Amino acid sequence: MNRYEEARSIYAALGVDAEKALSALKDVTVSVHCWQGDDVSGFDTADALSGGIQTTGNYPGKARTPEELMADIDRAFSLMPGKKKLNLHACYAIFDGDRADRDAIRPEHFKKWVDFAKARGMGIDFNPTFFSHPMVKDNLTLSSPDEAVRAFWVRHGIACLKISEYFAEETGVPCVMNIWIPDGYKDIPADRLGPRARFKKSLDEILDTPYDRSKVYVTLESKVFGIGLESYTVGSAEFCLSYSTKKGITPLMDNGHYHPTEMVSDKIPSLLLFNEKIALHVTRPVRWDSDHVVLFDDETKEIAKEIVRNDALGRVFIATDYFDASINRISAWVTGVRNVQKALLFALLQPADLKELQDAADFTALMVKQEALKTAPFGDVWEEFLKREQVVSDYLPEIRAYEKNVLSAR
Ligand code: RNT
Ligand code: ZN
Repeated sequence: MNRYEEARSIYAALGVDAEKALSALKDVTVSVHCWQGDDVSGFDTADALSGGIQTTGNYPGKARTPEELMADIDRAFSLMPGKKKLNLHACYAIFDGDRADRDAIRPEHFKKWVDFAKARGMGIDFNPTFFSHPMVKDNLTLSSPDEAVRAFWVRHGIACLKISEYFAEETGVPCVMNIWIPDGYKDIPADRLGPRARFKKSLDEILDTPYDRSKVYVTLESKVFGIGLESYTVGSAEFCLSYSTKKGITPLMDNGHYHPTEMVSDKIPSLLLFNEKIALHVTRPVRWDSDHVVLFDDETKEIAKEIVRNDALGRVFIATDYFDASINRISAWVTGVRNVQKALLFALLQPADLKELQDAADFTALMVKQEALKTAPFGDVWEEFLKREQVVSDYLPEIRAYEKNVLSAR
């Protein structure tokens, strides 16, 4: 008996079908963020990263051009098992001389990305970029009191809807378009309602533009605070959740966007009860929204558990969102995405009868069984998944070789 077969029988004794878990994991798509490869720089402006987010570290080898980023994505994706989708930001437009400002970008500025995705059989998700741009005025975009600024960003949102439709049409895979704005104040505002009213109006103006809802799923991401914007965030949790529900779009939770004791895993079932679909940015906040690489840690496992146990794999758009510049960026990408997948597999390898123990108030058995699962031979099932996906288990040598041959020459 090999290790997987042995693991399979141990899981069977625990009431778990490992084969079923492996085949379920194979069908899960993770939308992988392109911005880990270049520290959220993008190609359209020379502006520094703004919007209260920060990439720390200066590890060598960052991608500087579309070609370098595509090569790095290829290298990283080849070391990740499972289904992937490419998650792009508007600032990754490729102009080839024909420059356009954010409010005037068009599908052709993303043709190279479409060619890239199509050649690899992948869909594309999209994000308007409401930061790192001179039209971010006083840290405000869609909520700006300056009508010229607000209108500029509304036009950007509408332009992005068109590009999202183009992605869906070209790849044949629906596009998730996520709206996140950094708008907020460093210090105590005199008016908390006004900016939110303007944000609401701007979102209405964007989303009342006709678009094909079967091709584009618009999501709205909330946040608690950003660096330099500590006192007030326009797109707070209550705002975004209420707006999403009212407008019939999809709420997006980033697990770095809440107070440290608030857990996104606990929020998932509530949102599932009231939304057909929900969306996630999986990240690892360390004391703040630091966007550390996702680990195979308790909260990542708990998030996966809430998706799997509530039978919601088909209802949750799972995307990664982190940016670490202090380590090899390809390794950051691969490690984080694998950990999301590992957490999903870990959740899939749990028996269905745990809920019954809870309902029977048998908390003794529930504790014993849940603890036993933690030391079950999970690693052997994960290795089997990698083998079936024809992806190496130990990816570090591959990353070291790429670093030596490609990254170090940059
Ligand atoms: C910022 C949000 C947002 C960004 C990306 C780059 O706090 O998490 O999702 O990280 O859009
Ligand atoms: Zn996010």
